[in-house]
Amino acid sequence: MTPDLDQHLADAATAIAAAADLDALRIVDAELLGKQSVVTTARKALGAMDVEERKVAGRLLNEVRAGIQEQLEARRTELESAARSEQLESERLDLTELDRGRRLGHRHVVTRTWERLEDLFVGMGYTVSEGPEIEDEWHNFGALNFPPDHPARDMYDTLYVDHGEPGSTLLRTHTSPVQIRVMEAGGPPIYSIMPGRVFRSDTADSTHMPVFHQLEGLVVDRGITFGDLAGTLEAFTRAYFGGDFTSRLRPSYFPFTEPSAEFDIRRPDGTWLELGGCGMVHPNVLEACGLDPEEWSGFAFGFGLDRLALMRHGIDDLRELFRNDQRFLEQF
Ligand code: 2NL
Repeated sequence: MTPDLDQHLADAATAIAAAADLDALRIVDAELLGKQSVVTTARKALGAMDVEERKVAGRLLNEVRAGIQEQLEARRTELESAARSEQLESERLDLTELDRGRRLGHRHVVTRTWERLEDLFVGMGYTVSEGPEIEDEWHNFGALNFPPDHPARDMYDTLYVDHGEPGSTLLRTHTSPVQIRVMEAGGPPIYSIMPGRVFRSDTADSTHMPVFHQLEGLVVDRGITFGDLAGTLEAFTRAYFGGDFTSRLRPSYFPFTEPSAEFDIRRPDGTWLELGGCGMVHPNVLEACGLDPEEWSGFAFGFGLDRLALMRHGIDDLRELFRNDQRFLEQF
């Protein structure tokens, strides 16, 4: 290669590298390979040469031209890639902006109480059972040892559903029918809790709602005693409320348990609070579910879930839990 062309190739490399964008590169391209360029001018000069001279010079010129083209192509690829990155960057949407200042919600206090109780009992080896909210008279009352037309049924202000025989279909007044269904569906051993929504024809006030939540527990196995019941409720009390709480049982009456008891907790300040009821499953209930009371015994307990949510959060009106006012709920 002649020093002249050598130098031209070096100058071309400098010019190509100096092209800052694709527009600049197009101009450099025209300068180096266009009509007025050194390469084109030299090519025209080939015609005046003799054959041998032209062969050598022609090959040289082609090498130079190919060298320049190669450099132009490399620089073009480089600049195109840079332009693409720049475009992507300029079009990028910062989606994190959308979350700024937006408040995340949380689960309802009743849901959280419900789940906390489930976790606690599951930790003690219990399963969680659920059942229908619309029930038949047998599962809600009959199987639970309520004789037909017995006044004990009046303890529950039952909401009847207009379906089938009058009085045959109702909104469950407690979650006990789920326990009946569990006993009917499979034999002991049963260690299960039944949380759920229940219904009574009550006028809403600060301590009553026509729709509320209950959690009941049922254990049926061989050799289950009243001591197992007391020990289970004491373990529950300490686990749920804390080691500085304790519990006691007071005699009571339910048609479905014998003996029956009220279940109180003692707070650290020494005051007692009635939480729910419990007892040994009545032999008639076991029999109604096809279980032999000579072989199996069990205990059951039940309490209101909403009141636990109120207690934990220092809320004084049950109705607040169901009003669903965001300003109220988001405080907890
Ligand atoms: C209360 C009292 C209670 C039960 C629920 C029960 C269920 C079956 C058999 C025997 Cl299938 N008992 N459940 C027992 C005693 C009390 O609930 O005050 N609940 C809010």
